[in-house]
Amino acid sequence: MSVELLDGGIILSFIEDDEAFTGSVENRFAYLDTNHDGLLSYPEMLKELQSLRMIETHFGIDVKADPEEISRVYDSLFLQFDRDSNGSINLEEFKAETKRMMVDMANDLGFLPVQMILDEDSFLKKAVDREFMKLQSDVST
Ligand SMILES: [Ca+2]
Ligand SMILES: [Ca+2]
Repeated sequence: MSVELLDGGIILSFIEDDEAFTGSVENRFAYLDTNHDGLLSYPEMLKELQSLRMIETHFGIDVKADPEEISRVYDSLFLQFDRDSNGSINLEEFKAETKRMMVDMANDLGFLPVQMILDEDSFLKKAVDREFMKLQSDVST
C-alpha cells in the first residue's frame, strides 16, 4: 500500500496507452486465474472485488461492514463484469469492465489531484507508476 496523488488525466492516459493497459489487464487476469482455465470464477474474482470495494468506499459510497451487505456488493460487482451472465468472466469481459470502471473513475476525479491509498498491484498504482516513469524520461531527454 502507498499513498499516491492521482487525477483523471493520469488514469485516462494509462487506458489510452493500449500496450501498457492491455499488458497489465492480462497480468492481473493471469494472477487471478489460479486454476489457469482462462476464466475467472466468483471465488477467483474475490481478491479483485475486495480491492474494488475499497475504491468504491473512497468515492463516498458507504459500504457497511455487515457481511451480508458486503457479499451483496461483491455479487453486483461480479455481475457487472460477467456481461453474458454465464457465471464466469473471460479476458474480454474483464478488460471491458475494468476499462469502463477506470473511465468512470477518471470522470469522477476530473483534473483535481486527490490522494488515494493504493494497492501495489492495483491498476491505479500502475497508472501512477507509468506517469512517473514518463515524467522521468521527459526530464532526462
Ligand atoms: Ca479460473
Ligand atoms: Ca461471462
